[in-house]
Amino acid sequence: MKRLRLRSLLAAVAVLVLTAFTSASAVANTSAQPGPTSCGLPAGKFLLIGDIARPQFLDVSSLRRDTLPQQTVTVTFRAGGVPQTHTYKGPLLLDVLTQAEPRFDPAIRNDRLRYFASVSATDCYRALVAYGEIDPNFENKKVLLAHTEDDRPLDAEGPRLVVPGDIAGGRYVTNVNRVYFAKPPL
Ligand SMILES: Nc1nc2c(c(=O)[nH]1)N[C@H]1C(S)=C(S)[C@@H](COP(=O)(O)O)O[C@H]1N2
Ligand SMILES: [Mo]
Repeated sequence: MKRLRLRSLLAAVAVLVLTAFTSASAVANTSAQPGPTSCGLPAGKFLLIGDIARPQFLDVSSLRRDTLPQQTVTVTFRAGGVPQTHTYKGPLLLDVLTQAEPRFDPAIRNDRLRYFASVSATDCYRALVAYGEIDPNFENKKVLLAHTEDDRPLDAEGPRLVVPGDIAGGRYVTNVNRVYFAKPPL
């Protein structure tokens, strides 16, 4: 009991420190050019932060836990015009976000449709997914945060965003180190 409290306290402190650190580096590094310290976080670990009740500092293996239903999808996308086909395993981005308890405002009509997930990588690459794309009542697209690519575990490099249906590979973000869930102010 006491141990658990200490662990959550330590986790909360880690999230706070890392959040401050990565947002400072986000301001300093607005281009996609990786600097010597990249975008701040160690490869294989990622932050889940933003307008959520339970911010978290996770590793790739946490995406395999049995409270997150595991999906397998085979997709084809173009990388530099060349089609590639891969099979990915991992939970839905939707389920990862849901367990973090998004702070949707019930007083705002369809507040969830205002939200996006901004998925960043160690090289400062970044792409967005709108919540409406993954909401079961809207596009219901099976976007994954994959821990495995073609039976190769991604534990050392970090998860990969998988966006079935995208023609080009631009949103298949590799080496994910942060998922920021929020809504624009305007
Ligand atoms: N972190 C990161 N992810 C990325 C990119 C990148 O530059 N950095 N490029 C994207 C683009 S433009 C494509 S086409 C695919 C290429 O996938 P591949 O590296 O598996 O060939 O990765 C995507 N994911
Ligand atoms: Mo690309």
